[in-house]
Amino acid sequence: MGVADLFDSLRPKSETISDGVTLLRGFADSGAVYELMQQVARHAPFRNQITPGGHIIKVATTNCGALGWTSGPGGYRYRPDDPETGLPWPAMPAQLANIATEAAEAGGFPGYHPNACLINLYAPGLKLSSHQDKNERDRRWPVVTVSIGVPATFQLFGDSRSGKPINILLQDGDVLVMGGASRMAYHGVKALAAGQHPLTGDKRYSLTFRVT
Ligand SMILES: O=C(O)CCC(=O)C(=O)O
Ligand SMILES: [Mn+2]
Repeated sequence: MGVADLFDSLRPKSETISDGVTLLRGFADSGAVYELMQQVARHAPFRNQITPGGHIIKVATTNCGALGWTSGPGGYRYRPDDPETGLPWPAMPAQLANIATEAAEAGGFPGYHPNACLINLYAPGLKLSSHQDKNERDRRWPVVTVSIGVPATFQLFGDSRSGKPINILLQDGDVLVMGGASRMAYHGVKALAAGQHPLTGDKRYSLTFRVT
């Protein structure tokens, strides 16, 4: 074991970051998640959506589950069908739903059954600006995020859009649970640094599970 791996193994597996925010390091089997995600993407390919204001969203997205998060001239909304194909979104694979349910329970939210999973694909240099997840009507439940591939810095800003964030390094297989007092916290992802991962090459994927 190298020195870096040794230090990594000494970090706690579960860490409370803030009220309602729990980081579960290495919680997900990233190989299995990656494979299931590729199956989803075969039916509902990654695409660049357009913001309501007409800008391209550079982080490519797809969805699985009963509802999918979409953006277009009409605004942001959850839809049962993929606007690109007219087909229902691919069902959420049970193995993915189980990871979200178990992570939510570990984070203090037992009985979590997400009906939507937004999948983001980050190429090097792409970031996600500070935002709240507020298109869901039901805010009692957390958003659970699984990270796959190249590590990224997740920024938790809290009540205001900017300011000094808590920076959280999200690595392959890490799961972040964000609910309760932090359900509406502003958050974002810093520009993806150059890197290489055996599964994903220079890319990062995130799967955010939601109850809409
Ligand atoms: O990629 C991430 O870790 C966060 C994604 C996110 O906040 C979102 O899709 O709303
Ligand atoms: Mn978000």
